[in-house]
Amino acid sequence: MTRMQAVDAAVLILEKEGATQTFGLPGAAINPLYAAMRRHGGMQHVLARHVEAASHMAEGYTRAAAGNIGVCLGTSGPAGTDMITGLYSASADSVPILAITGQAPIAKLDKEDFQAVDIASIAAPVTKWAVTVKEAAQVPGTFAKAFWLMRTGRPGPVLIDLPIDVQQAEIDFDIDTYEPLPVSRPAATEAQVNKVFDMLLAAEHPVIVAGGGILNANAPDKLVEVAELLGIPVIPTLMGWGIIPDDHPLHAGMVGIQTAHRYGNETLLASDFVLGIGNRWANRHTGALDVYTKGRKFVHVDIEPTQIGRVFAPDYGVVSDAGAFLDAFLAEAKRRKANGPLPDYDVWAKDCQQRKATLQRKTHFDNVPIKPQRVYEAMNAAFSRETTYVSTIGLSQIAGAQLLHVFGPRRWINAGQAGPLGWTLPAALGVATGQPDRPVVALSGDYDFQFLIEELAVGAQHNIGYVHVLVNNSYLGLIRQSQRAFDMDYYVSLAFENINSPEVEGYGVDHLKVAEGLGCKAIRVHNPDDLEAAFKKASAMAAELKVPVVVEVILERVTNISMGGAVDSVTEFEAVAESASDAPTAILPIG
Ligand SMILES: Cc1ncc(C[n+]2csc(CCOP(=O)(O)OP(=O)(O)O)c2C)c(N)n1
Ligand SMILES: [Mg+2]
Repeated sequence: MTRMQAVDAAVLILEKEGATQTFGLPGAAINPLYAAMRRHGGMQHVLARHVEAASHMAEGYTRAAAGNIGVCLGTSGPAGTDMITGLYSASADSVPILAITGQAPIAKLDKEDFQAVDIASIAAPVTKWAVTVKEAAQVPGTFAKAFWLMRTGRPGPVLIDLPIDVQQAEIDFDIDTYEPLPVSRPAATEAQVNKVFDMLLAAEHPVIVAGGGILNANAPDKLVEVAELLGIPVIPTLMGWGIIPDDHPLHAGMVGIQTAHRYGNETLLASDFVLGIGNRWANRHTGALDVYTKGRKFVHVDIEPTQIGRVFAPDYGVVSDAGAFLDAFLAEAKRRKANGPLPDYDVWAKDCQQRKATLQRKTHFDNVPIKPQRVYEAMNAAFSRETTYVSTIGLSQIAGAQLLHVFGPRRWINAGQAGPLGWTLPAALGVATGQPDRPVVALSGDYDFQFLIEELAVGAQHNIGYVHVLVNNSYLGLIRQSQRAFDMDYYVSLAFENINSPEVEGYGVDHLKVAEGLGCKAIRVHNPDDLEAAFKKASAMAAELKVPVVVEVILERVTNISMGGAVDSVTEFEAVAESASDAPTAILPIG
């Protein structure tokens, strides 16, 4: 046994659990942990400018690669409260991050000490576990349990709050014999798999809804193998987008009332059986439940037992890790195939592809100011298949999800459930930290961008090169669109005459000057014909200079993006595509 400070044990455990990438901002109450990290030497630290941003960076880092767990660090009091939005986002999207906060000494916890706040209680609803450690000897066990919990069942974040005297107290600890606690995952039984299979065989037009749980199980390959073996079309959810490449012949499009394809919705409506795996029937996916569920049977496979039946009662539910279910389902498919022919869904799959080749949205507008649809067309043309997109919320995110293409797992990283403005920029820094050799492209509206804009300096300081596409309508565009129902149509404008930057022509904030002032590069585009070249140039600059490169696109101010209340009644505000030249970057050209 070695005698050491509790924080030294904590750092050794972080390393052994594989969580050495931290994002944070120190303060007096967390200094002992920072000192232990310095003594140890094996930890990486990105200094955030805002602690909320550190929590989003940690989430981006976790989501960048299977097995990652990002760590965010902060002092007592406001640092922990700043992290709450990040913990909410991570818990809502089933992403493990470890938040560690400093705290006042134990004897002062109830004395209104400077920056002493009961962060464990505040964080409880948005974590799997939030705990203030009151005995130094519990530090190793607390960290071991934190990692075990983050990896067990539905993944999610944990917060460990360390009073300063607990951090510094000496304990006996032996890292050599420390072992991460074993994680067990529920697996579908043979009987359960057989039942699902029999229900599938009774259907004529089946689809698989592939959710983010498949990414958490690191099982996209298994999903594609099952789909290919049986010939079943796949509908990825917003969280699962990329599990099957957009140009795979069994990719049927996304479904929903916002981030969806016209062809995806029509295919769902034409289906008679839906096998949901690792998904949560999000309301932006289902829309009105009566429309979504009418006339089709549902099976729901999820690792968390209480998710079954939460949104609606499926015809059958299976509690299983997505990967374990796919293993068993694949084995059963092979067994049955060896015993005789399985149904041939070829005609149905071709129907789905036919819809994909016709029911498209128009992107090729020549307007100045630029129409948003054209931006995504140019992004499709300019950015490589390897690109990872990062986005949060807004018309920008919705139109991006309707019109961009994603060609692999973890290449669409989106705050799916919480949608906190400001998430995109720090999350992209975290993703780029976790994927240093792959191109990362963030997508923000002007307000999302401004929310945590100071984090650009973090990218410049730490040489994190990525491209940030900023679609500037100087509007809270999504809110303007939803306020139409309240007879309001301009209250959300962000525009003003910027006395320092007349060249922005009334759009308000001069993002170029701000980005450059924070150590980044920036390009402004007014003309749709310049978009593709600007995106390519920005990619080259990000790779060469290793700083964030912003491409600001001056958009038309007032825009409505396709959306609705049910999957059969999404309103198209613009003309739809009628020929291949209307949507030149569509996966399957019309005609
Ligand atoms: C913290 C927070 N506050 C408010 C919202 C509600 N909200 C969603 S989108 C949006 C408008 C965002 O504007 P912008 O980033 O410019 O995107 P646009 O819709 O214009 O593309 C707002 C206010 C939110 N998601 N998060
Ligand atoms: Mg906007």
